[in-house]
Amino acid sequence: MDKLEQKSIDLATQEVLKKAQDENIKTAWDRLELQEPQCGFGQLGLCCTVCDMGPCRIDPFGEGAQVGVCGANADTIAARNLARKIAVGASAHSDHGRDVAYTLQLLSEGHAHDYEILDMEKLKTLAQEFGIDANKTKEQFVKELSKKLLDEFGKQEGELVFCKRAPKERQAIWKKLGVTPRGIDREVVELLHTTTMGVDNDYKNIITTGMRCALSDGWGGSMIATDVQDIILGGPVPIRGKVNLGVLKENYVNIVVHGHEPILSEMAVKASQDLELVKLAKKVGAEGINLAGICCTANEVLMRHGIAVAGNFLQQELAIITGSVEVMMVDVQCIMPALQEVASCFHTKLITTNPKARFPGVTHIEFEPKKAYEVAKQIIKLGIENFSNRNKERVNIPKQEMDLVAGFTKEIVFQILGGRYRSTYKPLNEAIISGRLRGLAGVVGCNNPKQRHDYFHTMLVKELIKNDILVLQTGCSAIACAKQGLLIPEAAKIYAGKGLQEICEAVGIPPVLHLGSCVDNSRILTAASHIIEEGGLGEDLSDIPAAGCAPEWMSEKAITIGFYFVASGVYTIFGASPFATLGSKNLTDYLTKDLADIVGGRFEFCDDPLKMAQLMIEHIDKKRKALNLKPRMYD
Ligand code: SF4
Ligand code: MSK
Repeated sequence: MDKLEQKSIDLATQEVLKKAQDENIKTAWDRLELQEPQCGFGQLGLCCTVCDMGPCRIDPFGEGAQVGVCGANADTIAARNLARKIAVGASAHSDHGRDVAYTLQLLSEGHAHDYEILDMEKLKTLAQEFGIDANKTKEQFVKELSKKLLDEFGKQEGELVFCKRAPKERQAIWKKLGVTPRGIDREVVELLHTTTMGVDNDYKNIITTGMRCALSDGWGGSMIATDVQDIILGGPVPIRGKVNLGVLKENYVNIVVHGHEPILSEMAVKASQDLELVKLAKKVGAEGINLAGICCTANEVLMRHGIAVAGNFLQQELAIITGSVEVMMVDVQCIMPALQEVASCFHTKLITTNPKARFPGVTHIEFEPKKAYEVAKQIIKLGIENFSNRNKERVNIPKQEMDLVAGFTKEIVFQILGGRYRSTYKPLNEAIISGRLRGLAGVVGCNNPKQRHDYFHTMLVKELIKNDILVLQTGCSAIACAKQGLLIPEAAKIYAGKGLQEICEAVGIPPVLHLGSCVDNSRILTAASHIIEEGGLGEDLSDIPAAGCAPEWMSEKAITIGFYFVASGVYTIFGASPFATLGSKNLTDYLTKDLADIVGGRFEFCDDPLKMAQLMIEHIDKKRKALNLKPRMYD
């Protein structure tokens, strides 16, 4: 295997990495090499910078210092480091949720004219959950709902409303442990407070507080983001699209949207189809405007409009290195600071849009929901004007592109499985009970240059579907598998076991379902709750023959997602470099063993995709046995 193949299994990525090498443009892979060997204390979670008596570090071999200046030991330091990551991840998702709820409020006040209520059903469901009188006018109830949603962030008393979506048993477990989340902001603040110097020194208690904070993201901030986006941008339905760098077009003005919040990118979709702007693009010699996405913004515009996906996390620099991108428009999260340097090697204009995320010296066009369409048009126009600056000699767009089907929300998946006019989870539950489906797996998360790009996602997912496990995906993991052709209905015949194949063929779905972006992991939680509600698969989320995995994670948000999955009763495997916990055996044991008896879910760390699949299958079979179900229909 040559060096490029070791870096990524994706041919398009290899091709552009070769171009980068030839043109001496540095990417994340090169910068990782410069960082090596990475700090062992940091990797083990044993470096503490919490106060200025430090930084302190614990000798993992037991020979040097075993406590910091203040006396904190490895357990406390590693747990605090982990807890701080949970707080950051929860903040990111939840701040996203807040911005979306704020847009709903502006809309209700008549200040966000470019948006409208597109999913009345969901609006009504939420209004009911928040106890809003159904007799009110639509305007009154949108106003009241947006206020109540925003109140979820600053709530001082009571629990988050969406916690009631969880099965009763799960709610009881949370209550008993004291981890039912209250106000979202409060949970983040409290967790950060407990990790400052001289507060919580009990690693188990730090993790308990961490789980409550993570739950406030999964069943709070992220869930609000998902549901309100569906209300104002429309609930996704299955839609075909294309994926990989080959979606960039040689003779078009290429605009790439990257980041997470779809409120602006939704307007970019509209603006890219604006006849005046298309005319302008033709005037400068292009055939039209081509919009494509990277990371979770890509997932958002893909599942609502079928907009092409240029790539996942590690392909953001590569999109620019194709030499064909006029504008890369970014908002928040997972946007590499290196983009500015890479863009400066080409004609590409990097444009920041969010006041929270700016780059020195980079054009900033601030997005405001009040003038959303206007801002989007301004950015697309800049792209059109930049087309003439493209150096055609340096354009190298790989040929690779793959079809995919996305847009499987919890409502849609199960409407489809239940028959076009029957919205019920019964057929899904029956498929699991009969053994036609062995179980369910959520495979999510990022890329990490420490691992072979996309390899872990695709190897793991192929093994799971071969074993009749229906895979639900979000984020960059979904993009990885889509590029390998796993997200088309035809993939069932090639890769799936007989039972899963029968289901996919009967209802025309792929064996791997794209459920959206990172905040849409909340869709997996609500879908799982519906499965319990339907009956026959236990009383609690931990009873379902299901498992989760983030094989190539890198973001703090992935840690938060892992914690809300585990705290919701899900067995969850993390790949790549281990959590920063291995420096504390006590903490590692607590996360990977003890938590199972406390919350029903637990973590596992593993760096081999086939082993990950085997562990998930073993767990699923254990759950089937506990439910008195036979292993699987076909062996
Ligand atoms: Fe060192 Fe304790 Fe300060 Fe951490 S909190 S830096 S271990 S003195
Ligand atoms: S974008 S969090 S790299 S999945 Fe949501 Fe991808 Fe991970 Fe960012």
